[in-house]
Amino acid sequence: MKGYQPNELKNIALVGSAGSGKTTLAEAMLYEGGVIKRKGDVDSKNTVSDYHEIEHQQERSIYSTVLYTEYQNKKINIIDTPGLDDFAGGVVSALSVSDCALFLINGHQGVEVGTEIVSRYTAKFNTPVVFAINQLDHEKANYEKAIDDLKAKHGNKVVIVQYPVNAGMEFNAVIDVLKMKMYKWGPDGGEPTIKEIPASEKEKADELHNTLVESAAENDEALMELYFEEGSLNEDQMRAGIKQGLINKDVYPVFCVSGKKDMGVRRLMEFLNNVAPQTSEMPKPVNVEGNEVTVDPEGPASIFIFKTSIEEHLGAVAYFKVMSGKIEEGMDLINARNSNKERLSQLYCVAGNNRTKIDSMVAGDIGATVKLKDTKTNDTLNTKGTDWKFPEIQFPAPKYRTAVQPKSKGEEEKLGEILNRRTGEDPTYIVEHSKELKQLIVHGQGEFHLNTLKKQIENHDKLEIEFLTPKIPYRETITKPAQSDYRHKKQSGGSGQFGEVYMIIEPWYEGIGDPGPYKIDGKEYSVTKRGVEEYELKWGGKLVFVNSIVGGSIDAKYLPAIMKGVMEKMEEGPLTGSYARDIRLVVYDGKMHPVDSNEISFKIAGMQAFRTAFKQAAPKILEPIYKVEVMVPSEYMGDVMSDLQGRRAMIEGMSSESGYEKITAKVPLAEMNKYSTSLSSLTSGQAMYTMTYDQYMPVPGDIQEKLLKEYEAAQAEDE
Ligand SMILES: Nc1nc2c(ncn2[C@@H]2O[C@H](COP(=O)(O)OP(=O)(O)OP(=O)(O)O)[C@@H](O)[C@H]2O)c(=O)[nH]1
Ligand SMILES: [Mg+2]
Repeated sequence: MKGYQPNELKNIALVGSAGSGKTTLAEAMLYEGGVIKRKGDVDSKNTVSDYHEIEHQQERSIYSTVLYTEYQNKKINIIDTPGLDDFAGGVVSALSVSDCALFLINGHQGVEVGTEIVSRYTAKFNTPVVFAINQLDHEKANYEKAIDDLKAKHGNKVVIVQYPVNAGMEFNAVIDVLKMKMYKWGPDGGEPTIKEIPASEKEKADELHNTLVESAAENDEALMELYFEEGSLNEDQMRAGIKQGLINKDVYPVFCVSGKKDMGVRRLMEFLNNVAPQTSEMPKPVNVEGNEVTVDPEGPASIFIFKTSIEEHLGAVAYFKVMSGKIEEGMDLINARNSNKERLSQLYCVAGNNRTKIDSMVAGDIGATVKLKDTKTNDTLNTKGTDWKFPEIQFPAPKYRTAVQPKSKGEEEKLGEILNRRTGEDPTYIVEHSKELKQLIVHGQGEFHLNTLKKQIENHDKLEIEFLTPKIPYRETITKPAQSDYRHKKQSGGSGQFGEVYMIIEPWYEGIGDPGPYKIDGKEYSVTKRGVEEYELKWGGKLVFVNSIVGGSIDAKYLPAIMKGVMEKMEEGPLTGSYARDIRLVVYDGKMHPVDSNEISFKIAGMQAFRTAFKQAAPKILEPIYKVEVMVPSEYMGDVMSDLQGRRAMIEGMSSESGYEKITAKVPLAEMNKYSTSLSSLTSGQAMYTMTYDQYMPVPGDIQEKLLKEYEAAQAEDE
């Protein structure tokens, strides 16, 4: 392979809804570029991009796949991403290293919910977008609907470059209003014959051409002037204008293709080569120190790892983008995370699992290397003397969780290792060893995402596992002040134990003010604050400890012991054994014994007094509440709303957004179990949702009762 310079490289994320035809189009692009000699197809399970067994089983892309093709002396790096939202991690990592998104719209579906989801990511990354209406050969292809849908969302930024002459089963020609030519294909697609636009299409083509010229001119003052002077722009000027429009996200050009029939593919690649921005034309990447890094082949060598995988016969593969400089085979780089030296023993250009060895790569290129010792996704490797770190890819927050365990005991360690490896490959799986819930919990993007993980572990890693309902991390707190005291006294043989503690506890909240006076059960207590310690609890909330001891009734040296006793109870709350939070504790009196008092006595006294006080302070169980946002087509709105209400949701708002109804609600985590599955079946997969942790709130009385009973029963069983 020839060595490519930065201005000969394009990095394209191939995105779009599930089944829009990304993998099929990628295959055609590689075929047209001569990178593969035979064009596979997804239905025969022999594409370059979907090369994992799990992708054949599930009949869809699961991983993002790094590919390249060579066309007209340029190298186009393509990252084929999975369309299903469960695998959005692949979309996010692809967009983080691409300079342009080739966004497929399914020609017989138009804009789908999956399109909407991907749009949110391209918007977040500010990625220039080229739309391609695909599957125009499909019997139900409807180009006009696709355009209308796109315009409904992006308005006049959607600019037609091509339209089909005959969408549907007969599809074989498009009018290109940039070139002002008709492209026509034989039954096998491939190289088109380029013809004059037929008279019947001339008027429409002229009109669209003018619109295209205008939107190209709008992005640059000099072009605008030229346009006013000349009344038109030449092809190069149009390209320059469209490129600027792409970068500013003011122009979304629309192309026409049939990936399956290989029609429109060459022209699309030509456009990407000529117009899609290259890395150096995009805003400069900024490292975590806030400094811009120039995409310069003469600069210090630096690469950013955006993906890793474990490949058969090859081991760990790290996929990177060269951020600066030039890397060469055999070069040593330093990992900025751990200062470890890593050798680039081999460099590859990859097309799925086809690899081409290459000696060197320059800034702006994407490639892979193997056998790195300790390098993960999000790491930066630099040449000695440079210590850049590029910002970590922000993967989507998890929205589905399950508890997992091996089917046979004793395999826990093996499961841990497998999960560790799998989360390396797909960072949207998050593994949590919950000490609190005594469960191993895996978080992911949806039920399908986690079921895929299970299949991989069982079929590939050969470990039988089972999913269990994950427990809820409840919390406990109190709702009114209570007083309690406890004397711990023990006389056995030699030295005894003695400690006595008086305390008041009350709900703590931000800005609570000084303690007391209190009126509890008709009795008044006034206290003097002598010292305050605030503890940020690692499970959330606070414990505030106020020393109000007068006259030295307890020696200050025993206070930490009292605190320790209280903290033990905070860690295993008196109601259900969950963590307690948001409590202010005032220790105002006590007694010591000159000989028998010691730390253990005060620890026990503190713990017991706290336990009693807690139970008298109208304690409540709190549950985690999530903020849930659902986007749903209006026809399913009613069903989705009533389902949410059945999940104790507090609906906070409803609004219309780009053709969807958006519902915002707060929903207890306990009610979100299997939500992705229910939502999908309620809406035939036409809805999407996100959830983020919001706050803890008290559970309703009946649920508190139920939880208390369950805990008592479990305690009795343990005894
Ligand atoms: N008629 C027609 N069918 C197509 C075309 N492109 C893809 N398909 C079919 O659409 C289905 C999905 O194609 P894929 O290429 O796997 O789609 P994808 O976008 O990669 O799907 P995900 O990886 O799941 O997101 C397959 O059955 C393809 O044969 C096309 O241009 N025309
Ligand atoms: Mg695919």
